[in-house]
Amino acid sequence: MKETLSNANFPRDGEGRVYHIGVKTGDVANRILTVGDHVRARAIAKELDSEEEAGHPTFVKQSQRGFLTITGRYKGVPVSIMAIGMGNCMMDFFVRETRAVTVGPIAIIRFGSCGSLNKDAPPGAIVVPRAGYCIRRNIDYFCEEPLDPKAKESPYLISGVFTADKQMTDLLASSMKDAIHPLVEEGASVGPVVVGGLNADGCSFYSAQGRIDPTFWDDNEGVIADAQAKHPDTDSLEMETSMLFHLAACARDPASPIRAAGCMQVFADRVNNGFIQPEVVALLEPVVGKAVLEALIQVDLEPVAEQGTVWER
Ligand code: R1P
Ligand code: URA
Repeated sequence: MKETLSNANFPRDGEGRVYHIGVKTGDVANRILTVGDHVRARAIAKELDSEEEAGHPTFVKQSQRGFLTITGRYKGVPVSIMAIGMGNCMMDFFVRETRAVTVGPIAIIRFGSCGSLNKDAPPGAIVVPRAGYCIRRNIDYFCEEPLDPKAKESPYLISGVFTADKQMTDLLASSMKDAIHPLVEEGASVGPVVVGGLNADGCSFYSAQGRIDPTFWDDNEGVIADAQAKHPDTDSLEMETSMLFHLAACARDPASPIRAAGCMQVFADRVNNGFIQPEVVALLEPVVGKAVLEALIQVDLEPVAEQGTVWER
């Protein structure tokens, strides 16, 4: 039988579980690694302390709306690994509902995949952006009678930037370089770690990221050049990280900040039209996942956050 839900404004079940992620206070740690892909989340979760070491069973919840939450400990520190699927609206569900079931400051690091606009970041490279912006399809441009006729001027809207947390980004960059360096020394076709540029979230993998699809009216031949003209140091194109930075910046309670950083493995080379090979992903993903966990446990969260990390079930 389905759970009874209450409160149309922010629905929860009778035990306080949020509607889409299906978790309640105590299920999610204050340090969170988020990815899009459930297989990536489960692979990284192999790095967590064993249940014997943690002294708790690992919490695993797969929601019917496509979210996966795994909470355990890494080197003794409570962490959650959460897979959220794709796109800005999934990031919105994730940030708001996670905020609702945690207490005090939270630290979130996203580990995604991306397309690269930087010739020095080929497939197998890792990008750690300092900030991000969004490229959105302007649907009024495609509307026969837009309310504002000026909408017909711009098929895509390019936002200003939202910054990542500086301390977390520095920790992440340093942890990532330490992790990738030995692979580079061994001659693996991974790296480099490219730090300090901008990420762009497209509202679509296709039109807003400048992919040409003759099946649809997209008028997107100039969207990447336009984004690069407005933001010349754009390194990466993907679909969630800038939204994470934006929502973190919009969190209102100064006693409970949302701190956020991100890194992406380059899958698509948008300069030379190449794509990463599965064996490179197999090599890279566990190493990058571990490097994110290393950075996450070093984030200097206020003591209240540790009290808020209830993690009791
Ligand atoms: C598109 O293939 C997906 O890959 C990227 C994009 O942001 C989008 O979600 O990230 P993930 O690999 O984390 O899903
Ligand atoms: N994810 C994206 O959103 N875009 C790419 O090109 C590759 C991965």
